[in-house]
Amino acid sequence: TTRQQPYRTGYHFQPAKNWMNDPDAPMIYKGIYHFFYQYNPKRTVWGNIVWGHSASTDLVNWIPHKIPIYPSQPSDINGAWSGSATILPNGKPYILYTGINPRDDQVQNLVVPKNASDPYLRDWVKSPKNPLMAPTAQNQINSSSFRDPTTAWLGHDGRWRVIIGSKIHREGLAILYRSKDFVHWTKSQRPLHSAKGTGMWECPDFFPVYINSQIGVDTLVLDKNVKYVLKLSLDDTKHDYYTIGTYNQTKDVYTPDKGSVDGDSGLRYDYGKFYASKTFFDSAKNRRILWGWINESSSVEDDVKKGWSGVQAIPRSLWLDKSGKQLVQWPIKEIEKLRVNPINLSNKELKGGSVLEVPHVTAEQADIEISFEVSKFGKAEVLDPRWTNPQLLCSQKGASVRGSLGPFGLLVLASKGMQERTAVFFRIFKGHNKYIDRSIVESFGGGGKSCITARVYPTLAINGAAHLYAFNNGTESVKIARLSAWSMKKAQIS
Ligand code: DQQ
Repeated sequence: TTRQQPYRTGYHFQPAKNWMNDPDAPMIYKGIYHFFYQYNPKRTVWGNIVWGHSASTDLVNWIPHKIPIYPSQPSDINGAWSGSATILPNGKPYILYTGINPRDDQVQNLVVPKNASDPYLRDWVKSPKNPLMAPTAQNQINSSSFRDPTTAWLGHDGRWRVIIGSKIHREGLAILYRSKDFVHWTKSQRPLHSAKGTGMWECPDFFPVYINSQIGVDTLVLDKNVKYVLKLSLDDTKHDYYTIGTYNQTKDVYTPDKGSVDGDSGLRYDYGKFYASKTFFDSAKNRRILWGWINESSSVEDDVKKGWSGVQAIPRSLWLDKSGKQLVQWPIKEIEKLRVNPINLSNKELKGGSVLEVPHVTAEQADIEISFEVSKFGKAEVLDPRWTNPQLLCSQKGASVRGSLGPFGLLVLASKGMQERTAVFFRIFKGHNKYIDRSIVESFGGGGKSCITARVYPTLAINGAAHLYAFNNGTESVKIARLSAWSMKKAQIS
């Protein structure tokens, strides 16, 4: 029950128990959304890795299915690690994933549906040709750094391409393989992309995005009107970074645009907890959807006590910003069907140093959209030119550090006396949206241009005792132009 399990989420994907990490092979097949994930069926910590599987018609409510991929061949006997699905032109979904062999080498394997007429894809058959790609003395691949195949794409020459994350010393690599039949793969001399000093590239994701449109593009489409995105999960920092650039199909190389930087000084999908993410093209609604793993912040002991570890972020639509320089993300529309009991506020002045409670919401499980209007821009603090790192600045100038125009925003998962609270705030004006789900706060600032996800474990602000406040800790007043808050129903998940 929620009494004993205050941190179990109401509408974020999580299995009934045990450990979950990366999202794997998300896809839509015959009108059914499929979600697979890295799963330890035995414990609440990482290990014994198999794939979990759930299916849905709306990406909100899920029905669990049996384990689709577990160690059974020499090529995956020590683990079935991350991988991706490709829908072939004949409509069949093929999954490439990393297996750990008896020598603990990382190799790439193929599974195909046993019965392609089953929309639930309950049974999978491994290729007898596995492994299809493996480190050898000739190809000089690092056998402990060769994993996480992407969705494959077709070149004009009719050959498939796929990339696999790797490194040589400190140089991160997206190793490229080609194939005519999806079974026999040949390594390209040149990686699709590489960058010195970035360490191991886990879970690469490579996909096109339309210029000037929110509509998604299938990875198979070689359109002229697109830019490409290469996302890398850096093992060193455990964050997901991306660049935007161009893909030269003749040379089979990806080049980030000027100003789009590789590695940990580049752009992130999310500036909180969000890792090993993966997108897929939703052909039913012509959008690209992003899944990402939100790890716990709690101790292993606490995870063992609560019996589970790891949740998935709300699936997000993602597209290229008008500037062409960054991506924009927004929770899928379907999540709004869990909204009940709307509370609306508008044109409300929030004086400097004041707090306003937003009543009548289940503050531990809510969705809030808020926009502020700031008029006295002249009163804003002067930005010190030495403050070049926004994250550092945020940690030094927290919500309790008084300013003039802000900090203002929301205090979520707050206890009555506000001993416990999580502040989501601005010092400048933009639109903002937040999702609170018991131990998660997912926020989408500036219409989805900057996203921050946090794990929170309140001890007082749980169940009915959580409160929601708007606050202004600046000296100047700001106006809440519009606030809408909804209590969120529980989704059916496990
Ligand atoms: N998790 C998987 C690997 C991947 C890592 C193993 C990223 O395939 O590199 O569970 O979190």
